[in-house]
Amino acid sequence: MPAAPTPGALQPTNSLPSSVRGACPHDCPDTCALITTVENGVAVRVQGNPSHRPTDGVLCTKVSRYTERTYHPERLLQPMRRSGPKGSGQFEPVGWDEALNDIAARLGAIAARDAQAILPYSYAGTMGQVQGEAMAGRFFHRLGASLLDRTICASAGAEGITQTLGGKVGMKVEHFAESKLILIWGSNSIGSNLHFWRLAQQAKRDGARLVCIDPRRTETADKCHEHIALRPGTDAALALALMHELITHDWLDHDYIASHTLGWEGLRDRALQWPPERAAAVCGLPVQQITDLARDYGTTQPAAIRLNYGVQRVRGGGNAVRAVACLPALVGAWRHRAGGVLLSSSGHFPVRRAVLQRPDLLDGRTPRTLNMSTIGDDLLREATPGFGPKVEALVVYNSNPLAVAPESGKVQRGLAREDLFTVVLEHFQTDTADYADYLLPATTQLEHWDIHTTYGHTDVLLNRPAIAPVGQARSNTDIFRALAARMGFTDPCFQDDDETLCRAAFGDTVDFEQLLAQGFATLPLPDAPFAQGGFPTPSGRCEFFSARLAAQGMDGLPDHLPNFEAAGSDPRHPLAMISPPARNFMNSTFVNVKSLRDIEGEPVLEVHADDAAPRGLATGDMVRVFNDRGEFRCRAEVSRRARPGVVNGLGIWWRKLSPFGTNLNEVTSQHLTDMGRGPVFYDCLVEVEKA
Ligand SMILES: Nc1nc2c(c(=O)[nH]1)N[C@H]1C(S)=C(S)[C@@H](COP(=O)(O)OP(=O)(O)OC[C@H]3O[C@@H](n4cnc5c(=O)[nH]c(N)nc54)[C@H](O)[C@@H]3O)O[C@H]1N2
Ligand SMILES: Nc1nc2c(c(=O)[nH]1)N[C@H]1C(S)=C(S)[C@@H](COP(=O)(O)OP(=O)(O)OC[C@H]3O[C@@H](n4cnc5c(=O)[nH]c(N)nc54)[C@H](O)[C@@H]3O)O[C@H]1N2
Ligand code: SF4
Ligand SMILES: [Mo]
Repeated sequence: MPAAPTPGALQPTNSLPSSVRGACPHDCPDTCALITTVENGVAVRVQGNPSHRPTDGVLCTKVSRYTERTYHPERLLQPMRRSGPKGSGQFEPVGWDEALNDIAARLGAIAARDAQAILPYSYAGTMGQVQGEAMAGRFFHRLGASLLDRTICASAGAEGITQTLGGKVGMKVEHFAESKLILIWGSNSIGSNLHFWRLAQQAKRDGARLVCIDPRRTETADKCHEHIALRPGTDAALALALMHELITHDWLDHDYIASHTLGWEGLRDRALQWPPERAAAVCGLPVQQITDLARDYGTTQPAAIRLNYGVQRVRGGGNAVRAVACLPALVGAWRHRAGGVLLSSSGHFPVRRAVLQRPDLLDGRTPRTLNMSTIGDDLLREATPGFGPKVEALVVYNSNPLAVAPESGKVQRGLAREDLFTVVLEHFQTDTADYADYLLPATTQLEHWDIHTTYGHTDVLLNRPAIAPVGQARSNTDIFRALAARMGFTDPCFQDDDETLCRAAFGDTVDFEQLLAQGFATLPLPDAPFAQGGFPTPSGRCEFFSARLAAQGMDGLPDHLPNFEAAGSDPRHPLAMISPPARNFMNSTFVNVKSLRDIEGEPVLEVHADDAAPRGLATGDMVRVFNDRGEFRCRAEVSRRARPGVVNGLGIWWRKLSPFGTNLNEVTSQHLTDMGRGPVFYDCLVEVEKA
C-alpha cells in the first residue's frame, strides 16, 4: 500500500479513480507507456499500457513498484541546506525562497568572474526531453557555464554506429520477432531490455536460433541456444574473424556490397588478417565456436543483431561497434525487415533540441566543455591556461556521479573540496547528495509533464502528471525557471511552461493531440530502412571505410584495439572486472527501494572456480577487490556465470548501502574510449583477496 499523501500537497478530494497516461522515465531502451491509477489524489498503481505495442501491458519489477519509490518515507520533501561538514549528509530545512536566493547569489558572484567555473552535471535519471535539458539547457547557456560532454553511457557506440550507418538508426525492434537468427551481442536483455527479449522469445518459438555474445553467462545467455563467452573488449576481433569466414566461404551478398557500401576492398584486406585462430587466441574462445557462428550468420536469412552498449565500455568500444555494424551489409541482411542491426533507435526522432535547449543564448560565447566521465580529475584540477578556471560550482540533476562515475575516490575528494559550491536536485539523499551545500527536492515522473524519445523502439511518448507534487517538491524545469528569474534572465523563453515545452519538442512533426489522447505516437518509418541502401552517411552507403575518421587521423577501417588493461598485461592485477547492471536496479536508482534491494541481496562479485581456488575463496566470503586506484569490498560468489580470468561485479550500489561505504567504481579508470570520449568501465584489471 502506498503511504498516505504528504501534508501540504494539493489533493483533489473525493475524486473518482482516474487513469493517467505516462511514460517510464528511466534510462532503459524499452521506454514503456504507463497508466497510473489515481484515487483521491494518491497514485495507487502503475501499470503498462496494453494498447502500446512495445509495452504490451507489461512492466519490469522495478517500475511496477513505482508508487513505493514515489511515496518512499525517505523521499526529499523540502529544500535543505548543509548544516554539518562537507559530505556528512547533515542538513537543515530551509524555505524555497531563501534557498533559491542564496543559490542565485552564489552562482551570480562566480559568474561575475567567469561563468565557466560553474558546471552543470546531469545524465539520464529521467530521459525526458523537458525535465532533462530543456529549461536547464536554457539556464546554463544563458549563464555561459561550462558545457558538459554527456559521455557516461553510450558515446563510443554512438560514434561507432554513426561513422558506419550514419546515425543511431537501425532495425525496427518489432521485426526481431520474425528473424531466424538473432545475435544478442553485449546485452543482458532479460535484465535490461525486457520487451526486446519478449520478441526474441517469439522468434525462438518460431524456430529462430539465439546466440548470446557476452563474457558473463547471464540469465539471457542461459536461455539462448548458444553462449559465446569472449574476453571483455575483444568483440572487434570476433567480428573481423566472422568477416574472414564470410569472405573465404563466399557467404557474401556481392550486389548489396557493390551498390550500398563504401570501402569494401580495404575491409576485405583487413578481415583477411583475422583468421579464426588469431581471433580465438585474442577472445579466449574455441576456434570451432567462431567458425560455427560464421556459418550460421553467413547461411541464415534473415539474421538480426541486437547490439548493445555492453560492448563499448572498453578502449576499443567505438571500433567494436563499427566492426559489428559492418556485418549485416556483407550478407545483405538489410534487404529483409527482420535483418540488420539495432544498437539504438534514438536517431530516428526529429526532436528539436535547439528549440528546447537554446544554445543560441550563448550569444557568441564559447565556453569550454568538460567530460562527465572525467569528473574525478576535473574537480581536482587547478586553473591552468589549457583547462580554464577551477570548477567552483557544480549543479547536479538527474545523476548520481559519486556512485556512477569512474575512479570514485577522486570524485569523492573533489566533492569534498571546501571551496566547491554544490547544488543537487534529487528525489533522495543519494551518495552525491551527501556532499551538497543545497539539496533541492525534485518531482518524479508521476508529478510532472514530459515528452520522451527512446533508444529501443520508435514511438514518441507523452507523460502527463498523475498527482500533485509530493511535499514541496518542484520539477527541474520549475527550479531552473525560478533560478533564472532570480538571476535576472529576462528572455521570454524562461516563461515557457512544461506543456509548452512538450509541444515545442517536435513542433508539427508529431501530432500532439494524438499524444494527449492516447499517450504515444508512432513515427512513420519504413519497415526495412536500408533495403535499397540510403544510409544517412555522407556517401549514402554503409561506410566500412570512414573518411571522417581518417580525416581525424584515425584508422578509417574498423580494427581490434586491445584494452588499456588487457588480460595478462599486469601481473599484480590479473583479473579483468566487468560491472554490468543489476536487474532490479536502474544504474544507482532504486538501490534505496527496500523490496528491490532485498531481491538483489547485497553487492557480490562473481568469480569462476578456477580463479577462486588459488585465492582460497568460497561463496559468501567477504573479499577485497583492488588495484592501484582503490578498493571496495563485497561478497564473493563462486559462480558459473563468471568465465575464467574475468570477475563480474553486479550493479551500481549506493556506497552508503554497501559494506565499507564504497562501490565498484573505486577501481574503474578514467581512461577514455577510442571514439566518443566515453568511459571504459569494463576495461579494468583487479586482484581479489579474502578481506
Ligand atoms: N535492469 C536494468 N536495466 C537497465 C539498466 C540497469 O541498470 N538495470 N541500465 C540501463 C542503461 S543505462 C543502459 S545504457 C542499457 C543498456 O545497457 P547495457 O550496457 O547494454 O546493459 P546490459 O544489457 O546489461 O548489457 C551489458 C552486457 O554486456 C556484457 N559485457 C561486458 N563487457 C563486454 C564486452 O566487452 N563484450 C561483450 N560482448 N559484452 C560485454 C555484460 O556482461 C552484460 O551482460 O540498459 C538499461 N537497462
Ligand atoms: N561501473 C559501472 N559504472 C557505470 C555503469 C556500469 O555499467 N558500470 N553504467 C554507466 C551508465 S550506462 C550510465 S547511463 C550511468 C548512469 O548514471 P546516472 O545517469 O547518474 O544514473 P542513476 O544512477 O540512475 O542516477 C540518476 C539520478 O537521477 C535522479 N532523478 C531521476 N529523475 C529525476 C528528476 O526528474 N529530477 C531530478 N532532479 N533527479 C532525478 C534519481 O533519483 C537518481 O538518483 O552510470 C554509468 N556507470
Ligand atoms: S525500466 Fe524499462 S522495462 Fe521497466 S518500465 Fe521502464 S522502460 Fe519498461
Ligand atoms: Mo546507460
